[in-house]
Amino acid sequence: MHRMFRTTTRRRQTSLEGMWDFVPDPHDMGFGEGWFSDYPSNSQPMWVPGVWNTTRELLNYEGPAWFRTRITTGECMAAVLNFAAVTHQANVWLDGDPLGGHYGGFLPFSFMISSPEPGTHELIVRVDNTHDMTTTVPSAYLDWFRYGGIPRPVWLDELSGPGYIASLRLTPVVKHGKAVLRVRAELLNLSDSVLDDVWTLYLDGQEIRSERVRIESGDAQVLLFAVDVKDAQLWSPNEPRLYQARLNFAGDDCIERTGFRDISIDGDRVLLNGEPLHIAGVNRHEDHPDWGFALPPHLMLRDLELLRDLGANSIRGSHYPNDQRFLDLCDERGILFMEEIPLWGFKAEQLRLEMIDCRTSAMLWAMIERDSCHPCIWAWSVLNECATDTPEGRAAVEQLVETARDADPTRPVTFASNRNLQDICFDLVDVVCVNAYYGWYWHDMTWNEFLDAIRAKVGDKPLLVTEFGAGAIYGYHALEPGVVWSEEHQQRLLIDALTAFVERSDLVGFYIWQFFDTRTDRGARALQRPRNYNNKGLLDEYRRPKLSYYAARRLLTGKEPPSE
Ligand code: ADA
Repeated sequence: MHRMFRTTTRRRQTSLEGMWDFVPDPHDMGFGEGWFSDYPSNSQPMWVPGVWNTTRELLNYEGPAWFRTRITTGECMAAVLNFAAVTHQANVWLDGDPLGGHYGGFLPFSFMISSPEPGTHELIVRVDNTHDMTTTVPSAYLDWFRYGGIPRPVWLDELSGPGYIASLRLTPVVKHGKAVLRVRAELLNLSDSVLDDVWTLYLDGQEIRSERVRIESGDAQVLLFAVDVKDAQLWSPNEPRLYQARLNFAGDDCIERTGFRDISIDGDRVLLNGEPLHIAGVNRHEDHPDWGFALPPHLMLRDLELLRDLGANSIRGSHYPNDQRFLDLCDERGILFMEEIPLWGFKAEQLRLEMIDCRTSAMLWAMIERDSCHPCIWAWSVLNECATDTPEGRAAVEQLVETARDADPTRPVTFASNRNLQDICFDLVDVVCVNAYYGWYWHDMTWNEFLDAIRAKVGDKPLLVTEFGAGAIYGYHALEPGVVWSEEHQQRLLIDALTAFVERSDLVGFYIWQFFDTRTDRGARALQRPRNYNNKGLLDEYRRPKLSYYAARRLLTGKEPPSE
């Protein structure tokens, strides 16, 4: 299903995972020819959740494509059709009628169908993964693959009414040892008469708040309150204690999970439950040759097992909101997470565009809305390697930081810079994050010289290296030192960097670029990307270890590689 736990006991929930019909539309004829009500007969089967770029003849297809499936509804007051993610533009029709559209490839959306006729309905989704330089986020300049499809779960909730909990958002807060749960929920009356009923919130099965509400027919009421949670046990990486919250209202209920922990800033340190946080992390794309963005849960688990084996304690979800099931697993395993929107590599002239501005703010808001319940998330990142050395970059950071703080005042906000010593936005964020590739792309300083210069620039602020690394082709070895793309050279550069980082007491930590090799764009950087892969992984794309994996593991855990 779409989460790692059951999200309701009252709704009839049907997963729409399975083989759907699929037709690519390279000449964009579908709208004109009315494919939403007259679906072409030459379709091929396509697995959902999935992306089409793992199918042989569609490996590099970018553009519109049309999916079709059938859904069956029983007697119900309303049904809600949910998509956890569609990359990137989705338009949806039911029985030929438009339900609506959504832009933003890594975030959820849903449509309500009032009083559906019991029986079978035709569901059609037009998906468009076109990337350009002026309207899309991410843009057409990328260093990961532009997979298109429906990479995350789709499901149907049938509601018996009369009440419907349209959203439930939890934000856990801990201050001065006191745990507070902030709650925002939206209650709807689906019936055609006034609804006078009681809602109740349970935490781990104990009632913590209950109230009567009166809602006119077809109307909604927003609940906004905070409850003290007495004697709460804290969530921590070693003891990731989670609480289950269930909101019950007039024939409907909604289950969410959260955990209480305190993240604060003290000078150049980040404190987790009052103790200094030391991040030893990796950057991870959602990628695999056979699945693209649509990683199945067993692969998510495998990645987390490898992370544990490596001795790392955190993931930077580079460079977009991750599958919520992965965040659920991080919550359960005590893995800290930095989450980011896909505002990657934008230049000043792009940041000036209104469309980009609207889309990024909406994405940031929606990401925080979806994920503020996750105790694993310790910081929000508003962009990666954009023009933060220009006035346009500063205006963008100002606005995004304000949005993030409005949406969630409890977590540090940051962005990842590669403008570094030229950056003019570090004063705007709580934590300074720098991406730097000494020894690989850059050779003008040592790590310590660079970090000293950044420290002098930012003063007493928490500092992290959010990217550093070097490329190696799995299995390519060299006897001589310094042979680019050899596993030995990658290992050498990684050890140099890690050794410098662990010796510095003024770093909150680091995220290695990257956990495993990832398929990348065929565009401008192709010549620096053998195999069309970003080969800076500690593991290759099938998660086979390179020498650098063992080197990092030795530094982080003291463990030696297996002798055979
Ligand atoms: C940047 C970028 C990464 C990746 C990396 C690299 O720092 O943020 O996504 O492209 O460079 O491998 O060059």
